Amino acid sequence: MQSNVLLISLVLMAAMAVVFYVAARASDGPEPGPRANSKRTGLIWAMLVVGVLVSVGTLRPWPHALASTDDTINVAITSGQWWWEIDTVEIPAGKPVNFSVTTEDVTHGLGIYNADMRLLTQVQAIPGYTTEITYTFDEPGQYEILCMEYCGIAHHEMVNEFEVVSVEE
Ligand SMILES: [Cu+2]
Repeated sequence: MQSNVLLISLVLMAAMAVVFYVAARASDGPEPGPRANSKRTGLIWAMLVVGVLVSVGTLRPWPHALASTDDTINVAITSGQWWWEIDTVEIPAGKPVNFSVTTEDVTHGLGIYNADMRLLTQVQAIPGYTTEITYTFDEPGQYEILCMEYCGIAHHEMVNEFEVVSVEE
């Protein structure tokens, strides 16, 4: 997933570079006439329509509803400068987990990583609010919580962990 995002970003950046290059070269030529202006207006409208369609198409699944099945696990995570506190240290694999995330001071970014340090899910911890996210861990193992939003001098030390255990155990 992350390498796909990187690839898409690089392709789009290359496309942007081509657009800037062509625009810079075109700016050396004579002043554009009325036909160029109407072409430009059409292009802006086309970009607007495509932008709205892409946004609606890709954002429709959000916000996700929280899981509400019988086997849903509720886990509360509290945060502050510079710590995470989890009220559950062993989470069963394969069951939806509803995380309720709060902060006692400033905004923090809860990021849950697997043992390979791949980001699995994230949500912000916002002062005065409880933010919630559902995630199902398929693989048993050690998982880490890191802060994804710079929150002060010891931000990098805001680390905690929990274990996902297989249900057969
Ligand atoms: Cu933080």
